[in-house]
Amino acid sequence: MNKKVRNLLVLCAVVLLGLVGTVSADASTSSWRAVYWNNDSLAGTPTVVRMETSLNHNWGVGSPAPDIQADYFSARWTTTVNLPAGTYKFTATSDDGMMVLVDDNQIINMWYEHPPLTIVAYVDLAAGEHKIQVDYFELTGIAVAQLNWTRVDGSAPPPTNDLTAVVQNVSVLNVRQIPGDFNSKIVGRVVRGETVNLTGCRTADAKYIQLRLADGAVGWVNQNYLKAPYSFNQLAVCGTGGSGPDQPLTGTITNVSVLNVREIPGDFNSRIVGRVVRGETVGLTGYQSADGKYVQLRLPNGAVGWVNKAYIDTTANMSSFAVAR
Ligand SMILES: [Ca+2]
Repeated sequence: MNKKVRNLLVLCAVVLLGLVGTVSADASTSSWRAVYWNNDSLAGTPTVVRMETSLNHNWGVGSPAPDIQADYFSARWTTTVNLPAGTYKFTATSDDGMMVLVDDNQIINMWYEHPPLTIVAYVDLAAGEHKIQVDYFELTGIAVAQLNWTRVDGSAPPPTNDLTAVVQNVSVLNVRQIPGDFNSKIVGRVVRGETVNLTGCRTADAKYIQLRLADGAVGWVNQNYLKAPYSFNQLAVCGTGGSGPDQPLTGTITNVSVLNVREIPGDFNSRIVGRVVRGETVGLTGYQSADGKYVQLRLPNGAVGWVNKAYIDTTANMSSFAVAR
């Protein structure tokens, strides 16, 4: 081999090593240590330990390996990657539970039974080696476990269609239909450490943030119970709903002597939750019906119900109210 050819080969090797070094920042070519248990709690001696080149599994109703049962198994993947400094977008999809840790910090927690669910987390990382650990369990039905990440521009706010936050400062948190209204319907519950999807909506005062739960339900929580690596003020103000106690929305009853307040807008067979009279000042929740005819009131006893807008005199722009779901 002459010197020129040898130098060329060395150069190629350096370039290839360089490429491998760069690509190793990508989850699709990471070298994962994968450990599988024949139980759903990562307990005891694992049944299968192997290396995997990507964390991109969709087993359907099948199993990861002949020695692993199709239901009630669990797994842990670990890898160490060398990354340049920056903000990273981690995207995890699982069925059922998954927990993602970066340098032993939990960044995604969907450790409960659910259909295929995708959660995104943004993490600022310093240059250097980072340990990534993914814990997973499958109960029954189909099984999916996927994780990838990409570096995103650290100065750009995350797009509002995949914003997430982590529940903090509370063990269990009720998610309510109406922001700041503790009498309004509980649409779901979240727990400390859980990563939740945001709709991108906040109240005008940013006190309340709207979540989209795993079952698709939408509701509100106080932002004190959420932690995110961005400011909630950058979320959109959605309608005038739940402007909070600082900016109470009110109206006066007009055009009627006594008015029934009903549980369901436009349904005269639905329950009467209260009555109001001409001249009475009532609280508006900031919600209107989908057809725009009805507005939701909050009565002095905390009850919430619906009346025709024709009976409300208000300076608030009721046509801009959020539509109740
Ligand atoms: Ca499943």
